[in-house]
Amino acid sequence: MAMGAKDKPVEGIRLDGQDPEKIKARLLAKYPPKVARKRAKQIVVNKVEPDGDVPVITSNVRTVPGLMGQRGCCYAGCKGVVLGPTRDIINITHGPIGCGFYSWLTRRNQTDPDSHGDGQNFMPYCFSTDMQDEEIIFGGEKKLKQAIQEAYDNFKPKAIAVFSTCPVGLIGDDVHAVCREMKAKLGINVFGFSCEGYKGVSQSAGHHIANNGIFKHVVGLDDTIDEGKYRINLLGEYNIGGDAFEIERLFERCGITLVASYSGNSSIDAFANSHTADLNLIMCHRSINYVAEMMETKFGVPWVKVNFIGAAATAKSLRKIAQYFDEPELTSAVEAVIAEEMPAVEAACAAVRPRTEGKRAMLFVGGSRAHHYQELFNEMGMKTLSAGYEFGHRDDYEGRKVLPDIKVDADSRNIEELEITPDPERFKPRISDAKKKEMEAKGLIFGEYEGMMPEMPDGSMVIDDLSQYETDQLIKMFKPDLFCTGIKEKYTVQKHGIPLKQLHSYDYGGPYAGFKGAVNFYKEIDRMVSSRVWQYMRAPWQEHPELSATYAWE
Ligand code: CFM
Repeated sequence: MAMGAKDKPVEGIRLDGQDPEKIKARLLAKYPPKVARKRAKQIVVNKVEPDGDVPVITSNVRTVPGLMGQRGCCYAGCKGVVLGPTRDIINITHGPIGCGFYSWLTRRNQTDPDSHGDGQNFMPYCFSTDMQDEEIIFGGEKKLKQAIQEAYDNFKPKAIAVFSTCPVGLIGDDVHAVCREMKAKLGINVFGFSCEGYKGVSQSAGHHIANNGIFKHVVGLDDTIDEGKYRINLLGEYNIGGDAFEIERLFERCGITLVASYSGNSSIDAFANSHTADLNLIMCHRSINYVAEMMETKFGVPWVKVNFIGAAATAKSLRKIAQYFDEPELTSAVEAVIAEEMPAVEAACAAVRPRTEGKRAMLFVGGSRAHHYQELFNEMGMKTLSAGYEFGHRDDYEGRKVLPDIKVDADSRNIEELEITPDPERFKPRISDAKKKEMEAKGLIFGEYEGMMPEMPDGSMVIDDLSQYETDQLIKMFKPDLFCTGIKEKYTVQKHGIPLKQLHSYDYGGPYAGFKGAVNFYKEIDRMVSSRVWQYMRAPWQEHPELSATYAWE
């Protein structure tokens, strides 16, 4: 039944005071029983026990066919997310042209070709083998070889990476054999990824495949230990809207040396050398924890979770670095930077707070930001009523302590787990177990991510792999002041008269990381939730009910 003109929008309600279980039941009411049973395990009312335990949430499972989800594909996670931001690798999409086009600079990951390296930057280009019927029928390996040769002849890059799209897996092209052959022929690093779009259940599979590939083909190729004190890698920061630039500015001010960034503003040489760093910082746990784990096992580099989204979180993360290196000089530099940067942040926050205080947001983003951005909203006095990931795993929700309990299903088993052992010559634990224990007693926890749910209030709704239908229902029930997702949801949400902030691409804004980023974010969100323009909004279907979607609006 389509919504008729007589159907009034349901009164907006607040989660506060409402029985969240009833709200969950309303979200599920229209689903067929089998779908409702499955979704019920992915829609969870949060409750944090005194020991930090939270309810189990099903995640990283296939989307129910027919539900409109937000996810991307394996190829998007491998090529678009993890390898895409590296400027001096030529990334060739082996497949039809559409896959190449839609991974071409659409993520707003920025780079500064002059920051280190030799200024090579291939990110503005789009490289594709442009497969046609002929290659689909007779095989595409020949064309791939030609493409690699042509890219080499024209650009003389240090490295070429090849990314398989769905048809490549279906017809069985051996991209790895082609890459080996071309590597021997050209004398540069050429490596391939079997990241066909259909692998796994989301782009998360592509992250894992990308991590494996970088680790196998690049990490550890250059043992030079460059100068610099407090040598760290920043993992899982992709420089969307210039976030990495702001974080790099803070490192520089504190005297911290960034060896490699995975992979915002990155170069292949930095990856090759990254195992020489003394600490790995993980920003986005979902997309890159594999590299951190493998680097620790093979080379002895420990990792800590950080978050540079939110001013307080930024200060906390900088202090973690100082705690780890445990040098008075670094500790005082970090404290001085925080003391200098915070007044401007506090002033900006105080200026917007009278308007943002108490406003209600919902966040459904990727596998990391739905958690991190709650920090910024808390600083502004805003409440996150409901949040969830598109493709996070249980550890991203509930914390890594549940890792041993996660059942590995057939989809995950499909993704290779590399067998990593300590490097016979280069394994060097950066700190002793005794020192690690001592630091942990003081609150610096290694190799741990506590996840999103323990930090969310009881009664908030945590929803994995949110569907378009559920989005509409949530908006109707809650009338939030702000919704945060991506471009695919933006305009349908705005047609409800609710402002939508894209937390993938940041719309046209950013940076939002670090101290300066926090100020940008406060101002942007203030503008969005304080604007009166949304209340004048009339969706086309309100004037013309015949335009409405075909599902029932209750
Ligand atoms: Fe990590 Fe990301 Fe995210 Fe992600 Fe992404 Fe992204 Fe994201 Mo879009 S790597 S999981 S696959 S923080 S592209 S920079 S915004 S969904 S929350």
